[in-house]
Amino acid sequence: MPVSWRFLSRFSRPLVGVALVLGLSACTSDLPQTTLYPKGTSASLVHDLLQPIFWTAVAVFVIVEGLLVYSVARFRSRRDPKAIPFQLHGNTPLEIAWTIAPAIVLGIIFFLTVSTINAVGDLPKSANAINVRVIGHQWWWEFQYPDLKLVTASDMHIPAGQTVAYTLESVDVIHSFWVPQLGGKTDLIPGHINKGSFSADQPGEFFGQCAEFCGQQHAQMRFHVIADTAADFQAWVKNQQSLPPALAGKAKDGADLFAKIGCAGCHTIAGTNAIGLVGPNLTHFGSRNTIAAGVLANTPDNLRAWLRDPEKVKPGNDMSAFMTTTVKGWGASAGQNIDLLVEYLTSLK
Ligand code: HEC
Ligand SMILES: [Cu+2]
Repeated sequence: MPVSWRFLSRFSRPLVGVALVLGLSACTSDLPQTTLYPKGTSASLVHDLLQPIFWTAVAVFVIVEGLLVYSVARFRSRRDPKAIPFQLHGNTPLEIAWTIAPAIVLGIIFFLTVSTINAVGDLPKSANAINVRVIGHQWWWEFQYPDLKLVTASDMHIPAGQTVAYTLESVDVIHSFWVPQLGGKTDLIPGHINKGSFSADQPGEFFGQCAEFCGQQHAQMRFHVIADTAADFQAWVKNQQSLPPALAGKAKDGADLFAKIGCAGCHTIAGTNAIGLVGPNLTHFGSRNTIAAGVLANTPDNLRAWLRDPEKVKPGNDMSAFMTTTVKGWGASAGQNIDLLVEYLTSLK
């Protein structure tokens, strides 16, 4: 038996197994990270470019490989395996043809690509685009809405059907802003402002992710784009612009503790003395869906776990050292103090 057949029969079962696993893992309907089902203008434009390029590449592959396989089979030396087959060199018409044909194909792809780049670049010029300033931090996302005078993190609310023109900045290293179903995948470069835009066709929630390795918790640098109806977006804006309500009881004690122990050095809470800029703005933390850039769902129990030991939840994050010392210093009253903080933070709707 030739070597290749022996190889194949020995490895065929594991190979089929691997192929099955890969194939079946593609058969899920929950695909937040796919770019193949675009849900907004920018992503659709890119997808419309992908289609002709992909099918052109398939056609080129089939033609070239087909000719190759045909030639290998048809012109092999049949009688004497050691003999060199008939050799020939040079064919001017053929060479001209296979120089011109790819040049035409590449010319068409070039034209389509430049048109798409221009179309994506023209989106923010559409009337009533909403401006968002996106700032990347190791390892979370800040969203400022300069015209609406509000700041949030991790949840980027946008009105469905309206173009969002965003600028991209980083306070530390290079990140990349990417919402697979809407668009993006543009770098955030320290000291430089990049621009981009997208819109969501329908209300819904879209998964976002840092797409440029930026350190230990790069994979946990996530966010969600929440496309609201116009009315829901207005309600959200109004709520985010409001100041925290007057507090009483445990929430009030939690606020006092927050102000006293130094959380305010890193976090801002509008209407209070907390104006820190190292961590996420917590003014309406209670209205957000996740804690620590999508790592935990925003529930009181998860918040307790986060405050008790952020290092365990997201190793290496900038709040860990402070919290480890603080919790240790509290000793036996740690549980009680954390409860007060949870009471306060969850009240910040
Ligand atoms: C040294 C700066 C620093 C201090 C002090 C600090 N934090 Fe943080 N905090 C951060 C950073 C940075 C993050 C984001 C971590 C990440 O997701 O990578 C964060 C995240 C959070 C979050 C989650 C916010 C969100 O939107 O995901 C909460 C809640 C929080 N901190 C509360 C507190 C409280 C309460 C205190 C005081 C006991 C405190 N922090 C002290 C830096 C700090
Ligand atoms: Cu990043």
